[in-house]
Order: sequence, then C-alpha cells, then structure tokens
Amino acid sequence: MASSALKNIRNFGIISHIDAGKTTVSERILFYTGEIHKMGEVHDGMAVMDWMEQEQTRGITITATATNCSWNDYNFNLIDTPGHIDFTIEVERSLRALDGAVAIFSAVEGVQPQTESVWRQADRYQVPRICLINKMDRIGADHQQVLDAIEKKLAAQPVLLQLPIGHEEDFSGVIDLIEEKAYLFQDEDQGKMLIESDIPSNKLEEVQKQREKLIEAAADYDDLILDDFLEGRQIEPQRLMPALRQGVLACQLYPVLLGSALKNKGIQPLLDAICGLLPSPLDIPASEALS
Ligand SMILES: Nc1nc2c(ncn2[C@@H]2O[C@H](COP(=O)(O)OP(=O)(O)OP(=O)(O)O)[C@@H](O)[C@H]2O)c(=O)[nH]1
Ligand SMILES: [Mg+2]
Repeated sequence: MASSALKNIRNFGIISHIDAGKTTVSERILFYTGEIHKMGEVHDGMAVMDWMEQEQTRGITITATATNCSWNDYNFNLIDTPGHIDFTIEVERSLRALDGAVAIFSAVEGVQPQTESVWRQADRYQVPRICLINKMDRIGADHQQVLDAIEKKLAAQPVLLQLPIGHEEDFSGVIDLIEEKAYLFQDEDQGKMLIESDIPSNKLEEVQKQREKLIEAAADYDDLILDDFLEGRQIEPQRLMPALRQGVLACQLYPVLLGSALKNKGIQPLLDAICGLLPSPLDIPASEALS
C-alpha cells in the first residue's frame, strides 16, 4: 500500500475497566461515521459490537470485536475490548496487534483496578494512547479528580484538551482548548450536528489557564512553540496538534477529552483526536517475528 494511504490509517483499540463505556463509545463511532444508521444500547442487548448472545443477555463484552469505518480522509480499524478481568487475555491479544488506543475512564469512578491493569498492559507494548473521560452526565462527575488519578495512580502525564460546558445532567458540550471554541451537542438529532458557539464569559479565565498548561506540554516537543510561549507570543492552533502528537507517539503525553457517550456528546471531537494524535502504521516499528 502506498505510504500516503498508510498515513491515514488508524488501528486502535478501546480499553478500560468494566462498564466505563467502551461498547457505547464504539456504537457511537459506528453511527457518526455512517456505518450504522441506528444506535443500539448495551443495556437493551442491542449494541452491534456486543454480538454474542451471552454478551447481549449479560450486558458485558466478552470477546474483542474488530470493525472498520472511515472519518473524513481516515480509515479506522477499531477493536472494542472487554473490561472484565476474566477476559484480560483478549485485551492482551488486541494490544499486541494495535498501533494505538483510546483509554476510557468513568467521570465518576475514575481510575479503577482494571484500568490500571490494561494501562500497564499498554505500557508493556508501548501503545500510544489518548483518553476519554466518559459519563460526564452522571451525578458526581468530576473530570479534575480523574486527571489527578491518572497522574497519581498511573504515573502518566494527562493533557486536558477540553473543558466541559454544563455539569452532570446539564453537561451539554465542550470548549476546545486548542481552537478556543465552544461546541454544543443537541439532543434532537442524537448529537449529529455540532453547534459552534462563543466561549461562555465565565469560563474565559479557566480556558486561558488550561490552554497555557496545554501549550507548556506541547512546548516540550517543539522548540519554536517554547520560544513563542516564553516570549508571550500568540501560538496558532494548527501548530499544537503535531507537537502533542510527538509526545503521544513517545508514550509521554496522554491527551484527554470529555464526553457522555450515552447522551451522544463528545464523540466527533474524539474522532478528530484519533486522526490527529494517534499513530499510523508508518509511525510504529514493525513487530519482530519469533523463531
Ligand atoms: N450515564 C451514562 N451511562 C453510560 C455512558 N456510557 C455508557 N453508559 C452505560 O454504562 C453501561 C456500560 O456501558 P458499556 O458500553 O457496556 O461499557 P463497556 O466498557 O463496554 O463494558 P464491558 O465491555 O463489559 O467492560 C451501560 O449501561 C451504558 O449504557 C455515559 O456516557 N453516561
Ligand atoms: Mg463492552
């Protein structure tokens, strides 16, 4: 295959503790990329990726399921893995074959025991990762507590890419810290159309603070960004993603997005981040054959 085509391939897995929302996110990915026209829910036994009868009756994923879809000019091969500890070997098998992963955290439960083990598995295979803090609609959702736990329990450096708009059941959108734009997801069309709006004025200060942190993280991978940052010059959004990507590929930075898969919020920005930040097959050294 021509390297230009390989450049736009993303082979990735979705990993997490049981019930964080991997299959629900996968279902949304298939819906927004146009692969399916109706979303089924795990708890109704209707999710496409939980295709085994036992998965549908128990409402859990047992076997890793692969599927493909495309988003803009990118082709995705994604694997929805099981979170239950009994099926860890399925995750292990998947991680060996993947180029990157999306790690999902519940905004309420944060870093859970099985999150730690899949994270360590991904460390072992040097799998670059981005993170989604899901279930932002639930009572007790607290993305800051999850970020702290990623740092402390996983000893990893998270880089927040978004701030939430609305809290718990009022969670309605995200502020993109790179573009400095707000996006609202509508309930009526299952979140298909994003509404771009201005950043709420009460969030401007927090946006500046968090954007600075993001720029500092990017500056570690781009000396020109570092110079401009130190001189207090403006840094254009399009320069930030490639710098962050270097940190992701080196398994040093873990960009974090926010969402509520069940409420159809936050998935399209995740798809853009998969394209912009996760590796293509060209970025990953070839596996060594075992004799
Ligand atoms: N409130 C809320 N519930 C969610 C969200 N995402 C998923 N859920 C619910 O959480 C439960 C578990 O979701 P799944 O998608 O099956 O989670 P999973 O990570 O695939 O679970 P396993 O594969 O069994 O590890 C289901 O009842 C979902 O409807 C969300 O954003 N908000
Ligand atoms: Mg599942």
